[in-house]
Amino acid sequence: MQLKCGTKTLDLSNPAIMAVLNVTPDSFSDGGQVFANQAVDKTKVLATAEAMINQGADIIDLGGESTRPGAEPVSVQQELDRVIPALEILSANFDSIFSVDTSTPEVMQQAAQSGAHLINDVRALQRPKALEVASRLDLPVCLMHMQNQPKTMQHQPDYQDVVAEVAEFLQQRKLQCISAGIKSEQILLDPGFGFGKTLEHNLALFAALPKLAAQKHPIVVGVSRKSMIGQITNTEVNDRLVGSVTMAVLAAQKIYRAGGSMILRVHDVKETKQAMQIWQATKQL
Ligand code: 8Y4
Repeated sequence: MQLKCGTKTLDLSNPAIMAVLNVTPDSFSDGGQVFANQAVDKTKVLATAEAMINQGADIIDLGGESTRPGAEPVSVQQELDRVIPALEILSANFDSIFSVDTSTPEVMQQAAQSGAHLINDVRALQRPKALEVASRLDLPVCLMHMQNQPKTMQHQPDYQDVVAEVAEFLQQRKLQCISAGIKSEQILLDPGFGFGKTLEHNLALFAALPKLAAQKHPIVVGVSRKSMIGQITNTEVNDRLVGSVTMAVLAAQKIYRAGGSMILRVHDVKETKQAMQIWQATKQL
């Protein structure tokens, strides 16, 4: 299966690796010192992306809004100032596929002009004008499920039937996208692991990946380093590599066996790539 991403094409006959490249101050261990003036460290961004590409990243996912539990919202200008300069420098230097992690239509628009090939929206194009702008850009869109907003989403996640509700939400958003003129083959679906979900909810959704994959849209899976892995393995965030890679392999197995295709959103590119090489060599679908 091939996904058309603007001028580029992504092969999904095997799992693709989307590497996370955050350009938010809180994603760096110095607590924001480097970004005290809100400007992006271009040298650092280039070096980070180059390493990711060399390690096997198929897509670089650039985000300027922190969507971690408890994170405060950012202004449009702040998001633009973080994401656009980074995208410009990256697309000028690398022939990779770039995705922009944003819910803001102005950012989608300018990112596309600065070389973005895919829109990754944790709010599934629900902000005013997002559907309209994304449709005009004619790029693939990832529609993710989230209950509540990042600031409060982990306070009291609540579902009658998490699998049915997430599937129904994604189905409704997909129909809205199609009504807005977005092509069905440009739509990616994502259950949104950790976004307003308890461990039990996350595990129910993970088990239901074959069902979600049967919809024929590529599935984006983001479990890398998340708290569900911490809860299962009793580990801190910097000790979740084995858990993350193991879940990636299991997700690949579930989705490809069901006839689906997948993009894995990960922090640890080299290790995930090796695991996927083993999966590919040994798979007997
Ligand atoms: C450690 C590191 C602990 C990172 C938690 C986190 C997804 C996503 C995020 C996802 C899609 C995150 C932007 C949350 N997760 N986009 N974005 N799917 N499509 N937390 O699962 O990485 S940010």
